[in-house]
Amino acid sequence: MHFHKSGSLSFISLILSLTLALVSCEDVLESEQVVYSNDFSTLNLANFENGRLFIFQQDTLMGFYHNEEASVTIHDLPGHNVMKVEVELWIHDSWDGNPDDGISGPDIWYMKVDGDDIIRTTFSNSPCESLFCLKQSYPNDYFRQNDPRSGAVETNIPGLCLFGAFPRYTTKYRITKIIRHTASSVKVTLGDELVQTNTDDPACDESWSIGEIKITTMVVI
Ligand SMILES: [Ca+2]
Ligand SMILES: [Ca+2]
Repeated sequence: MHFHKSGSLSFISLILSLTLALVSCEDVLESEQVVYSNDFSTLNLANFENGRLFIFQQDTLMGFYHNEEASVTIHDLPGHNVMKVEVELWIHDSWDGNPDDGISGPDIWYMKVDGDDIIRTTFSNSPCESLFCLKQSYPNDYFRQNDPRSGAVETNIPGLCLFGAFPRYTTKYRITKIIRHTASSVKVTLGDELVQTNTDDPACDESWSIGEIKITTMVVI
C-alpha cells in the first residue's frame, strides 16, 4: 500500500515536471503595440511611397496597381523581436493564377519586409469547372495548385474595370504574416509581377488594391 502511494506520487511529479518543461519551451507574448494602422478613410498617405487613393464599392482603397510597387516606411519603432503585418488585399478582374504561358501568367503578387520576400504567391479570379480552372498558389507561396479564391474573405464583389459589370471578379483577402524582426525601422513593400501581353490596357484586365494595412511590433520571450 505504501509502495503504491509513493509510486503514484512520483508519477504525478513526473507529469508536473513534463508540463513545466513544455510550458517553458513555449513562446510567451510579453507585449505588443500597433505602430501603424491605415484603412485610408482619412485619406492619409503619409509614410507611403507611390501611394494613391480611389473609391470603389463605397470604400477608399489604395490603388489600383498593375506592375507596380507601393511601400510604407515606419521609423522609431519600440524595442521588439517579432513583427506582425496585416494587409487587406483586393484582387480585381481577370487574374490568371499559376499558368506560365507568357501571355497571361503567372500573375504574381508579393509582400516584402526590408527587401526580403515574406509572401510571393499568385491569385486567380477564374471560373473553376471540370474543363476550365486556372489555379492559384495562395494561401501558399508560388508554386502550389489551389482553387481560385482559396482563403478569400469576400468573393461576391464586381470587377473594377474589364469585368466591372460582373459579380465575383473582385476577391478580398486578409493576409497576416508574423516574422522575426528587431530593427528600429521597417519598410513594407507591396507589389506584383502581373503578366497580360494580349491587351492594350493590361491594368484594366487585372489589378490590385489595398483596403487596410496594420503593423504591430511584439516582444516574445
Ligand atoms: Ca487576365
Ligand atoms: Ca494575367
